[in-house]
This record gives sequence, C-alpha cells and structure tokens, in this order.
Amino acid sequence: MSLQDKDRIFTNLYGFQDWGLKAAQKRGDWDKTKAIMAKGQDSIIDEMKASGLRGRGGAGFPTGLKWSFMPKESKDGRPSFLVINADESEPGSCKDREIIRHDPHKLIEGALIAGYAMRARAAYIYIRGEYIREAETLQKAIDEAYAAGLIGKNASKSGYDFDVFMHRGAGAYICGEETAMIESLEGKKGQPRLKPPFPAGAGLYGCPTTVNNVESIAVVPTILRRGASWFSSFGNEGNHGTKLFQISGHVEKPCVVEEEMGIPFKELIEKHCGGITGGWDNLLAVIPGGSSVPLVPAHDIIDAPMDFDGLKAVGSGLGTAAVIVMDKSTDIVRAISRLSYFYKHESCGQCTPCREGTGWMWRMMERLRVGDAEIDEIDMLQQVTKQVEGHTICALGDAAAWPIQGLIKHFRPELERRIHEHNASFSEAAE
Ligand code: L3W
Ligand code: SF4
Repeated sequence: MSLQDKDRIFTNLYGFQDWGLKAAQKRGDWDKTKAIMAKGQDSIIDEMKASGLRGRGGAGFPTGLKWSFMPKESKDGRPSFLVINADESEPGSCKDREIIRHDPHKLIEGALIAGYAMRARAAYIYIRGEYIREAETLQKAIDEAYAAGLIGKNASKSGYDFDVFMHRGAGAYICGEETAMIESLEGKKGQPRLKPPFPAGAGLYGCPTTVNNVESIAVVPTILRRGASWFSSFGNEGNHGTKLFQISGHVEKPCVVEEEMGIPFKELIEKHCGGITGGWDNLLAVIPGGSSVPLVPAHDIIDAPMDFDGLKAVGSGLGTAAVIVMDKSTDIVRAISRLSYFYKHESCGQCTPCREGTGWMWRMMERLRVGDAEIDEIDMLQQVTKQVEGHTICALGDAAAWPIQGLIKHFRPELERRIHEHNASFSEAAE
C-alpha cells in the first residue's frame, strides 16, 4: 500500500504553513489532549505498545515497552523525568531538525502525554548546539504552550503539573548517547555511563528517566488520536507505522520524507528523489541508516525493504533512516576513511579500545586510501575492528568498526587494487 497525504503525521514537514500554536491547532495538534490524558497512564502505555512503535533514534527499542519500565510509585520521593534526544548529530540525519523547525508543537504535546504516561515531573529537550535557529523556534513554541496553559501547572486542564525545559548542547556527538546526555544535563562532561543500570532505574540526578528521540515523541499524539490500529496498519510485523527518511547524496532530489516502513529502496528513491544521478546502473552503494551502519552494495539494496528487519537481512540496519546514496563517482575508500576520522574525533576517550582503536582504524584507512600498505594489512584492519566491536562502554566503538567492516566485506578488491597500483608505481620509480 502506498502512503497517501492523509496518512502522514507530519503535515507541515516542509514549512509551507506557520509553525506557531494557532496554525498547529488548525492542523489538529493539541486537540482533545485532556481527553487523551483522561484515558489514564496505563492505558496510554498499552496503546503505545499496541501501535508497535519502535524508537526512531537508531536502536529501534519498542517505545511502549521502554515506558513501562518506569516506576508507578515514586521511591523515596524521587521524581521521574523524560529526556528528549534532539542532539541530532549522526552524519546523514536531519529529520528531527525538520520537526523542530516546522512542527514543534507535535513534540511539545507528545512530551506532555508521554511524560504523563510515565508519571514524569518534567521533560528536558536536549537540542544540538549547532541548531541555533531551531532552538529559538522551539523555545518560542514552549513559551506559547505555557502561555496557553497547555503545559505547566494543571497542563491542558488535566490536573497534572508538567514542565518542559530546553537545554542546548555544545557540539559533542557523544552527548547523543543517552547516558552521556544525562551526564551533560547534570552539568558534567558528556561521557557515557555503563549500563545497567538503565536510565529507567537510575537516570537524570539518579532518578527514573526515559530517553526518547524527537521523532518517537512527536508521533505520540497522532497515534493516540487516530488509534494504535491505524498506526500499526502501516509497515509489517515488527516494523509498524510511518517513518521519516532523510535521503542525501547522489539522487536527483535529496529530501526528508515521511513514508511507510518497509517501502522498497528503489520505490522510495523513484517516488521521492527522482532517481539516482546517472540512472540505476550508476549506483555504487548505500549507507541506509546514518553513518553508524554498514554500507550495502547496489545489487543488495535495490529491492531491500527499508525497515529494521529488511536492512538487517542485507547486513546493515535502519538506524535513524538517514539514507546516504553513493554513485560510481564516489571514492568509497575515502568516504569510509572520512567517517573513521569522524569517530576518532568524537570518541570521548574513556575506554581504551575506542580511544586507541578509532585512531588506529583511521590511520590505517588513510594508508589504504592511497594504497600505501601491504595486502595482509587489510586483514589486520579487520582484526582491529573486531577488537573494538563489543568491547566498549557505548555503541560508538561499534559504530566506528561497522562501516570499515562493510567496506572490507564488499570492496576488498578495490582496496587490493589500490595497494597493487601504489606498489607498482613505487617499484617503477625505484628502477
Ligand atoms: C531498560 C533494558 N531499558 C535497552 C533501552 C536503552 C535505550 C534503548 C536502546 O544506541 C543506536 C546506536 C547508534 N532495560 C533495556 C533498556 N534499553 N535494554 O533501549 O538501547 P540500545 O543500547 O540498543 O541503543 P543505544 O545505546 O540507545 C542507539 C545508533 O543508534 N545510531 C545513531 C544514532 C544517532 C542519533 C542522532 O544523531 N540523533 O540518534 C544509528 O544507527 O549507533 O547503535 O534507551 O536504555 N533491558
Ligand atoms: Fe567513550 Fe568510545 Fe567508550 Fe563510548 S566507546 S564511552 S565514545 S571511549
């Protein structure tokens, strides 16, 4: 089934209309919020479970299940918190930016309903420091919601008090990791914590906390207004609903678009991006989920369903659905080497395999880029990625290893060609 405009949650994604409160209300936001809350906390969580929504920040953890980990009773008078991850920094990702720019009230209403369902005292929206204009818009939207009595004391006349605070990051990618974000909110250096305990047990200021991505929260009011079965009617088992895809790189029209989960890659590109530059025969590879997932070569991606399971089946992942398309003009080794530099630069440095391994991987990638290496160093690099993968506190180590593993798996002949060419030119020069 192809998604129609009437099925889209983000009706102002391109900013054709005003983002402000009155316009948002005309589009249906903040409609019967009190009635939704009156259904009760447990029934909201049950409805979210039934919708099949999986977290939109990369890991795909079931949202309703995550909410159910929050305590129903306060222990020792400790409050609970909702933290909303708007620290969108994954290379290729730019969907949360569009939500905040053009539909901020969906996020604020979602924060109230989600926070209420989890018995949270307040929501902290942690926004990427570079999103300066977006932070201004978001703060104005929060102020509008307070002024209209939608949040704050007796929020939306529900009898529930709920605050929403915005906090600006300072440029560190790692603060997008949920426990580093919590540390940063507490005023400390943004470094990930060991899990468990998960934030639901001990999060912000040691209190029960749920961290959700912007998109996960912004879709909540529409799901509850239109019903779990409406949302789950899109996609397929285990991959329900609609999703914002962010398509960049070698397509005719890069865009952010809401589509049904599971849409085949080729259909997504044909329908919304006007095809691949130079035609389908010119496609080299795709990174389908933001830079932290392995690349997929052209022949494997074309028919792949764009969802968690479909992309897992081709050795990659949906991640944040940041689809980076590369045609045959791409220097694929240079592209992956550049990502290696990114992870080396963003490593917080607290665990040795990541701090040292990301530097090693980048330096080896740079030598392979120009072919200044021996053939057996390709396997050595693979071994280094295996030493990093799974041996670190947070997922950044894995994220640094996987793109290189994908390159070696699918483009080993290209790496070997560069080494042979480089060594041949070196021998010629010596003769
Ligand atoms: C309670 C349990 N809670 C898991 C919770 C956990 C977290 C969520 C998912 O990484 C990925 C990463 C990036 N009891 C629990 C539990 N939870 N088990 O569920 O947890 P996890 O560990 O699977 O993932 P994560 O550490 O949150 C997220 C990838 O996303 N990524 C990049 C994302 C970048 C952005 C951005 O720029 N905005 O989102 C892309 O793929 O590499 O693998 O809440 O607490 N037993
Ligand atoms: Fe820091 Fe890297 Fe360890 Fe994550 S894996 S905690 S970024 S050193």
